[in-house]
Amino acid sequence: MWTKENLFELVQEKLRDYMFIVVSNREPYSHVYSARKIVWEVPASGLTVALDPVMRACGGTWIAHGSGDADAEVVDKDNKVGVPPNEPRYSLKRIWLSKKEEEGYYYGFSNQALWPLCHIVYTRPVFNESDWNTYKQVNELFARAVLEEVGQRKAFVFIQDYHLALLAKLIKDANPNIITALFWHIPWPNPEVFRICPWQDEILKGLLSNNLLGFHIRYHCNNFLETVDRSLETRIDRESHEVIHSGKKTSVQPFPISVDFEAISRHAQSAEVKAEMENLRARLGLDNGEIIGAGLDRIDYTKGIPDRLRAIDRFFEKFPEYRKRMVFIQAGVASRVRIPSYQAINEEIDSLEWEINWKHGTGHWKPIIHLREHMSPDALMALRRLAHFFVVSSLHDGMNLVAKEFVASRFDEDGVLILSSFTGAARELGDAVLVNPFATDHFAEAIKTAIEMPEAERQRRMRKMRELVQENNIYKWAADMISDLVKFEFGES
Ligand code: GDG
Repeated sequence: MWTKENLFELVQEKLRDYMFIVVSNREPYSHVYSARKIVWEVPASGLTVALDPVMRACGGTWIAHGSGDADAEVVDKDNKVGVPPNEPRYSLKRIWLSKKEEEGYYYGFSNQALWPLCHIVYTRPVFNESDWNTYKQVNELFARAVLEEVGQRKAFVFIQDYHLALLAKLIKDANPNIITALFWHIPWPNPEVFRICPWQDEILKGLLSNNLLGFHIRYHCNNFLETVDRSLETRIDRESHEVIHSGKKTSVQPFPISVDFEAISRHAQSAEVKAEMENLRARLGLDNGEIIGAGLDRIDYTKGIPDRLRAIDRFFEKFPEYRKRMVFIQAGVASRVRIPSYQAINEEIDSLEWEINWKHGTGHWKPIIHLREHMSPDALMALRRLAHFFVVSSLHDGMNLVAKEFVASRFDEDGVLILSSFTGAARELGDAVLVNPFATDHFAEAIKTAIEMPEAERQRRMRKMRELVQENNIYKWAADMISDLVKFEFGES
């Protein structure tokens, strides 16, 4: 089984003579002002949560956008700061973006064009030429930072996600000896969907400049290969999943991302979390042996939060015997709120919750409790542990780490996971109760199935899912990608 220790050994052995650089938009730690003091925070982002333990094990430099209001106060002359801030293990090099750059590159092309385009959840992508131009400029800015960091040394650069689709090409045009891999954290749609992007060819060429391109599941790799096949002059080897383009080879492979199972499982057993469970019960008035359902998501229209609320509404309509006996706690932070579709989803969630509580609530019992405040890691863990059932109902999701975190936290081998079939995680977690979040009646019945599942069955399913996440943990994901990456050591083309 992969652990941080043997990942460290792999890195020492294979990457000894190389610099190891991770590049992403989001930084793993941000520094912010709280009153007049500078404190640090960990953002709610699947990507950074997954890669931080890898970087702790590997060391190296992580290049990312410095977005905290106190970020510039703590860096050195090279814009670097050691992280984790309380026990530095690697270097975080921050890149500064103007408001205009952030607007066009992040809120614009990344999150209003590529994000809806790749998720296909019926939110129309916005293709704005000036956003695209800013996206290109910001990719150039990242490329300059990478090239400056690498200098004349040998380097592996591990690029993250859809914000940086053009980066590998820009890096290699300047220094072809740098080896790059890119991991695409969101789904890749079919060619009919992707071809509406006016700049599809430039994006594909950018991605094909990588030696290695990773997606969560084979299905996304196949969609990517189909998209390439329909639009560029390339040779595709379907056996080895390689694309030959302009004389260069890109290997396109699935690497299902995961979580630090052992760390989560250990944290779940801590005294602090136990105390938080009591706090949360007392604060929310949960003292009558209520059945507790929970959801925890970054608030995003892909996560299917209104769909889960509609299923809860239908559940109480169909099974009124559960009124006053079941409470659903929804937690999670708002994200990307400058974008109109995100404002709309927050409003939709508010009004659905209000309506459901009005319709079914009696006395002090309200079926839905929404925790909107920032919750500590202990409180989030307490919520996972309190849940009799836990809902992940994404309309489409590359992987979904929330589901794997729930499994990793249930060392008591109890709790039922209700999981959307449209997540990458559903390919591995077949012992969850799988749902189609668009099918409200079936979803409502799945909630009943979860609540009424006998203990022995709950334990059997949870045990199997735990074994799977323990084996296929985040260190295995990193080790598999690094092992593939080092095959390019001798610069074969
Ligand atoms: C992308 C892909 C893929 C959530 N709410 C709060 C909070 N979280 C944490 C969760 C989890 C992370 O944020 C979210 O991870 P996900 O994987 O569910 O989703 P995305 O952010 O959309 O990530 C996804 C992932 O990349 C990795 O490749 O799995 O498919 O979309 O760790 O626990 N954390 C805090 N407060 C919250 O309210 N502190």
